[in-house]
Amino acid sequence: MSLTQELLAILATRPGIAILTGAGLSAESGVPTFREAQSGLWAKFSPQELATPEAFADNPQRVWDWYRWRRELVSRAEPNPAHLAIAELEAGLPCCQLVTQNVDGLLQRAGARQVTELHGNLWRQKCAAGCGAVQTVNVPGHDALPRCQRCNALMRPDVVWFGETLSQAALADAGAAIKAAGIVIVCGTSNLVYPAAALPLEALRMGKTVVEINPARTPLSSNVPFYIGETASNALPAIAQELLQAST
Ligand code: BJW
Ligand code: ZN
Repeated sequence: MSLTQELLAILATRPGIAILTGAGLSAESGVPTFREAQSGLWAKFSPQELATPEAFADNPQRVWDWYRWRRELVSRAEPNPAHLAIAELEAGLPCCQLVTQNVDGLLQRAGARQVTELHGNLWRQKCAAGCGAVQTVNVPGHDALPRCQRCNALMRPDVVWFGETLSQAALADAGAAIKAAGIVIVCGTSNLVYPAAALPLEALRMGKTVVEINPARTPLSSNVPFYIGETASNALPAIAQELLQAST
């Protein structure tokens, strides 16, 4: 039996798919991942040095330079065949829920309608003093540090940094997506950052069938029944096409 035939057999008795994604999903759109050989600002500073509240308090300009650079990069990037395949699965299967650690919005640009974003979104900023002001932006921004229009404190990217808690609502949605699924596809994440990395483990504990797609093995790989050592855009369009054909 081919992988897709096995997945179809599982879906026949336990319908529903949850797709959990990480930075590797956008790698083939030209968006660098966090923990691989990096260029530009990524080569100079690790995410641990920039994606923290301490880094922002210490040098907000440096952190904003990094995020503006990333916004520019993402605004030039296009969704790749893997983003498109995921959006097609969401639209074409009766219960297909999407959860991502990515902040780039590329799944939504591929047409996905409902994406649970565990680590926030690059295109939102919020008041760093916590007055509650949140702003959506559609351009990378300029050199001056953005200020809160309500209380004049600095604005910061509306993303989740190390040591910060994830939105309880997003985590609850991710948990519910896994609970509702027969199959959980985990694609393009190193499975190193918690609590996101606990979700596939939770799925395994619940008896879900976990499929991992990643050209490099991760701490999850030896625990899953199906490990596909390929890139997202090699593996996902083919799987999506067969699953969608079988469901029509
Ligand atoms: C391809 C590919 C292709 C390449 N196709 N694949 C429990 C145990 C241990 C530690 C902790 C724990 N609980 C909490 C922690 C601490 C910490 C943590 O996990 N640290 C670890 C590093 C050990 N977690 C936190 O602090 C979290 N908060 C929290 O838990 O709050 C409660 C708490 C508070 C205080 C104290 C204790 C607990 C918050 C984590 C927030 C992470 N934020 C970032 C930045 C977001 C904003 C931004 O983008 O700037 O999120 S860091 C960065 O890592 C980003 C990513 O979403 C995240 C995950 O990275 P991802 O997506 O896996 O990317 P990579 O680069 O790691 O991997 C890419 C993969 O793709 C690779 O495997 C490639 O092979 C693959 N790939 N090309 C398919 N073409
Ligand atoms: Zn404010």
